[in-house]
Amino acid sequence: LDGAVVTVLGWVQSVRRQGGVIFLILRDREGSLQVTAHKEGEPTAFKALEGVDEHDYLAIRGWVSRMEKAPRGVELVPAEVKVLATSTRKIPLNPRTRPGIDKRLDFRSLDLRNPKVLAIFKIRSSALQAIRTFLYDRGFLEVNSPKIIASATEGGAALFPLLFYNKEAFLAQSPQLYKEQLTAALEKVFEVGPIFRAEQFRTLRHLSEVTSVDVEEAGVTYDDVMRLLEEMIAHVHKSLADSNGDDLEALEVKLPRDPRPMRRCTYDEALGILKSKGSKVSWGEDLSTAALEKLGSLIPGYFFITDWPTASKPFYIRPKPGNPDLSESFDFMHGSLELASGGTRISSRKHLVQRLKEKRLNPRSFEYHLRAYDYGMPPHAGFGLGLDRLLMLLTGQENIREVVLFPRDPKRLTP
Ligand code: AMO
Repeated sequence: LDGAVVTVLGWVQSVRRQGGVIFLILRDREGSLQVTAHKEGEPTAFKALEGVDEHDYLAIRGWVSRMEKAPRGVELVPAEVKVLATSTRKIPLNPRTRPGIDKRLDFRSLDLRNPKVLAIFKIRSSALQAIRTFLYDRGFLEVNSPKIIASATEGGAALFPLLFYNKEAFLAQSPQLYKEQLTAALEKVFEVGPIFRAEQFRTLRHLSEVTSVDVEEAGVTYDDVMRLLEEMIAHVHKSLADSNGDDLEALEVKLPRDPRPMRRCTYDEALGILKSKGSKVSWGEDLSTAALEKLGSLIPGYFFITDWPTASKPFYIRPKPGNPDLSESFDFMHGSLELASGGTRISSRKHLVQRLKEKRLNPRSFEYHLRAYDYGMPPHAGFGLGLDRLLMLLTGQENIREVVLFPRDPKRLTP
């Protein structure tokens, strides 16, 4: 473009005045550009730039010029400058003082102008696109289920109640029951949407509102959907390697282009591994954070823990035929981070009612759902993947808040 006349829009990243020259770095979502104005050569532009400050938003028309010494070997010689917006307050985020995540989230829109933060959300967008492309290619229909619902699916403690006209209702913890019903007609469905969990504690891995990728398919078992999930994750890695190399580099993340194979180990095997390393877990229990950390340190990369005790899983998960203490279920892990869980579902009403009762849930509260099982409900299986947790991994972040634009947790409801 050397010599071409262009118009660029962006915010001022930095400005330096040296006698009769102003050096300005203008940035937009895709990158930065040096603008150099000489008092003698470009008097009108020079005058307009004299008063600009960091984060002002400008439109500049000028000539592109090859310049070895400029940051990208190119600079813009401005002819005309329009200040479209000024930053009216003192900048609250000074990169030199390394503001903490809470301060940054208070000023999130400004924080996003940091190239590293931007890289996270470009990767997030690409990962989401890769997931959608993969599932569409496999013949899945994208659906949207209600988020105002009548009953819990994942256990009662973590529900947000709300007043729905004169009735009690809840924010959906999962699209679980809807995606299951939809397999009866739509066969292969997925939804990308919010799920709400009334978490009591602030941790680095939990939020009160999460984006979940929910997948459900008719006529398959947990084996099939584990393979699907494995291929989907591999597709995400490949897509990011192909299209987000710069963003990954900015974050200093090295992702394997193909993260397969992914080991599958049963719950019983996991207990065996833990026992051999001196950790005791009694059979039937969920695995503690410490146990998962130990296990995750022993198994590299992504892995599945399968065949969990039926009692540790929700009512809709199918017990293994011939061994009902175990279930056709899985958790999908990376290190000690649980990314997804899923399984084969119960597809008979009678069996579901029995499991609801065993879980001390009232089948009458689920009648609207159980009704669907009276009319040829196909066998089906699926999973729910926490998109935010996957993004922590893909962008190398320890804190889930880094990968969510406007996170919600027990202490944060704004912005
Ligand atoms: P589960 O409750 O395991 O399964 O949730 C699925 C995945 O969602 C993510 N997740 C969370 N991430 C951050 N903060 C939270 N508070 C939070 N809660 C859940 C995790 C988790 O693995 N209906 C089933 C899925 C299914 O069987 O299809 C379900 O909701 O990554």
